[in-house]
Amino acid sequence: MRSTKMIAVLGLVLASCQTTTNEPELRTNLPPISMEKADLNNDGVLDREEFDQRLEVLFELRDGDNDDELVPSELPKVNPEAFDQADQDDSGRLSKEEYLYLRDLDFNRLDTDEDGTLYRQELFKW
Ligand SMILES: [Ca+2]
Ligand SMILES: [Ca+2]
Ligand SMILES: [Ca+2]
Ligand SMILES: [Ca+2]
Repeated sequence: MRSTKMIAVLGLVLASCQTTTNEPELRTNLPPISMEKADLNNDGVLDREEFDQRLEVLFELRDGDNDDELVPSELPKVNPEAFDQADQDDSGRLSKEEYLYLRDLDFNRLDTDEDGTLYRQELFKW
């Protein structure tokens, strides 16, 4: 009897967790950020600054024609839904600002404890 009660309590806890996230998690399908490359001060944690600095590098790498905007062909694997959401002026291209927003979707999805930094365990869920 005790175990069924436990399960009931657990079910309630899970249900309340689900109601706190009202937006569906949007996967961008962007390749994961490498902790080794991004963790500049080697403390095993990615803070927002390190994350953004790494993104600047990745943006340059992806922008094959150097026009400071990314078109879908420069981001072949990105989920079109996420691309549209990030393309705030509907230009069909992502400026650096819009690209950072796209990455923001990942950051927020991964930062499950919402402390503004990504731990190795959080990166694993990419
Ligand atoms: Ca760090
Ligand atoms: Ca470009
Ligand atoms: Ca745009
Ligand atoms: Ca975190």
